[in-house]
Amino acid sequence: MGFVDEVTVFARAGRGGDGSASLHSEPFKPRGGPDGGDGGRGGDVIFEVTPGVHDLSALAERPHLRAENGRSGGPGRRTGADGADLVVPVPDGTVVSDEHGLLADLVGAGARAVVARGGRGGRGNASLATGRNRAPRTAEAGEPGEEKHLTVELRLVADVGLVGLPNAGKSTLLSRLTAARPKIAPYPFTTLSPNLGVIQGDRRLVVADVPGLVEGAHEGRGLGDRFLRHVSRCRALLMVVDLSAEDPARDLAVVRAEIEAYDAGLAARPFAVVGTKADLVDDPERAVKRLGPDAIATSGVTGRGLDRLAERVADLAALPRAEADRRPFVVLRPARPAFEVRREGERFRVVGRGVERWVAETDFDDPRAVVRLQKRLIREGVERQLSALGARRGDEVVIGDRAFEFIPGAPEEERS
Ligand SMILES: Nc1nc2c(ncn2[C@@H]2O[C@H](COP(=O)(O)OP(=O)(O)OP(=O)(O)O)[C@@H](O)[C@H]2O)c(=O)[nH]1
Ligand SMILES: [Mg+2]
Repeated sequence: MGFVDEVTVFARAGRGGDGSASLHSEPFKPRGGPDGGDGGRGGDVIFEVTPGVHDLSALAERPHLRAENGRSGGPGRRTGADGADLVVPVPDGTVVSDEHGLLADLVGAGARAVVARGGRGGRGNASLATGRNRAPRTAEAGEPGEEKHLTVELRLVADVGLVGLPNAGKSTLLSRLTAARPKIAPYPFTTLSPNLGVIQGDRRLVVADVPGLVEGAHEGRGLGDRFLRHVSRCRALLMVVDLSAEDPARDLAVVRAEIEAYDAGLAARPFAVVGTKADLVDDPERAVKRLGPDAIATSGVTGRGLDRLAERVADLAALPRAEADRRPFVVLRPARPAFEVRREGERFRVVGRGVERWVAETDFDDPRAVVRLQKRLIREGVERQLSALGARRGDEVVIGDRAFEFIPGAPEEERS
């Protein structure tokens, strides 16, 4: 598989082990106490930046990620073993999102994020015994692990990015500045995926060459602007313009406008303007002046301007990287409402990690447990939300994999 920079995967964390509902028994003792142990925790699915991993092809080949389930508790208060975490090696610059948005932005070796959390183990009946119920006959089921469809993107972490129209000579520049040997050809869209090269000067500088932009790239024209994300972390940009083109100044304006439309922050990054193919124009210095006072005229054929360009690149890359840029961060979303009620045709569905867990953990053969659940749902405002959305007595309400009949205020009625 080639260079893979975007992939969707399905991550399933481990389910928590069930609690045990064992009752202690010894010869000649008629009835023992509850001695069922707790279930173990389900494993997490974790992404970790690992040196040596350069793209997402391993994920693309194995898009189903599963962590181990926790084991069930056992008699004699035996706690079930925790499920092992699944640690997935990802390249530096991996960005993970789920349907709610950004989840983690992993920068720097060792940066890690839990992308799907394992379920808690259910409590065994030994832990559930209370003064009022000394010998519970049931135990909690383990909590399901999180299941998530994730979009994973790679944003290369280069120091300097080459941006320009197709055929401007970006890959040629990369090949002249570094040891990289990207494909070069006399037609647009030669480069279809980003190339990286390294300038070994006083410092090691990584240069990224990305596919060409066209006017309207931000609306999806040409190859679109999605490749710009690879240069979105660069300290500096080189805007590459073909001096032999009909109107180089206009080409530069197009490139600027596309970068601006993609991300105003990127447009504000330090940059240099490079005119290429100086060997093809009569008066390169005059031509390049039209692109700005500091623009540099270069030629991949004669080697003109390349030393000056390399110096300029080193200067640009020495500028401090914008503060926020190298900080790995994992998004901790602001507390989402604990649940959400949706109408699904005739019925209603309540979704939410907490409520679904309560339902999953309830023993429906135990009427008291059911009443407890119902009270909990009322306390949490689920009933109110359902009524507000138009649920009527007798309507079907689905929570997790269970269907209920909506009977507002039931536990209260039962008490009287
Ligand atoms: N004469 C001359 N030709 C050049 C120069 N630089 C690039 N070229 C030619 O211009 C064409 C395009 O060069 P590339 O380096 O592939 O251009 P690119 O910007 O990477 O193009 P895409 O990957 O399609 O966006 C090739 O035929 C190169 O040989 C130069 O300085 N002088
Ligand atoms: Mg190219």
